[in-house]
Amino acid sequence: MTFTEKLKNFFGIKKIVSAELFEELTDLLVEGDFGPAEAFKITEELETLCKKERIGDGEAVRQRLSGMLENMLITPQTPDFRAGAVILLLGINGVGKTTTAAKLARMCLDKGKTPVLAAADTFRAAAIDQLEIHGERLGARVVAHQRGGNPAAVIYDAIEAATGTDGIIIADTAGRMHTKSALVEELKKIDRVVESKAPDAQYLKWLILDATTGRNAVSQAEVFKEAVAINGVILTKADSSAKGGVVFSLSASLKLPVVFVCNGEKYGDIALFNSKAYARTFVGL
Ligand SMILES: Nc1nc2c(ncn2[C@@H]2O[C@H](COP(=O)(O)OP(=O)(O)O)[C@@H](O)[C@H]2O)c(=O)[nH]1
Ligand SMILES: [Mg+2]
Repeated sequence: MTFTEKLKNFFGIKKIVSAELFEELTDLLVEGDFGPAEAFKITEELETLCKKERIGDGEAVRQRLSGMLENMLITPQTPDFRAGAVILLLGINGVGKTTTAAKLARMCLDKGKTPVLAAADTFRAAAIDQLEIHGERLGARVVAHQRGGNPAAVIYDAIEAATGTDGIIIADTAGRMHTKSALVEELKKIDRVVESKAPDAQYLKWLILDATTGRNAVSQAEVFKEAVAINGVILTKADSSAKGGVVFSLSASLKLPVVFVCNGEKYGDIALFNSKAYARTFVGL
């Protein structure tokens, strides 16, 4: 049974609104990857609201919960991909950075814009090849150096290549270094290069998080936030059995909006995040 099905059943079975219902709901939210403090806070508020409105059936509680969850989420601005924009894709290994870079390049092409893919994950040769294959398939330019090269230099070159054109730089980065501090330092260096090379450009720093990692996504976000001022999150692998509660923590605790959700490996498997739809799906509506 998926988590959503479980939540759906819960409200179906729970006909009587009691203190016990809210207690059980707190546990369920934690099981669904909510932080315990957030789960407790929301069920407490929900209980107060239900008492005030004299709500007597599970279905009505579910509706109120959906509304409260929707309000917890930060609604992202629809990205407009301005000419000369720099999009930095951050995240640990395997979350889907390279795949998402290709999806965003395809999105730019569909809008009649010119993506320039920057292979700034120089840590693994395979990452450079993977991006080049996508570039070839999509008909998008790829700026790459050798494996082991300086990632900040790759991005510098990509910005240079796009200067004077309407190009949009989409930079893949490495999610792993020998140590956490080395990773943070490298990301800071990249950040400084973008700030000095393209000071007036639209600069988007998006953290890619794998929906299946659960609460660990929050710790990942904290590490990357320490390195650079992240603008938003792209949630990948939402097509899996992920429970999804972590998205509420990203909004509530870290003030990070989810911008896009990816639900598959194909170029078209990416959609703008919709707070209302996300909250409704979470509670099984
Ligand atoms: N099911 C699913 N798989 C995905 C999604 N995004 C990426 N992947 C897969 O996840 C794996 C790692 O992706 P990759 O882009 O190489 O991750 P990176 O290491 O962060 O660059 C690949 O097998 C991708 O096809 C998604 O939204 N859904
Ligand atoms: Mg990669």
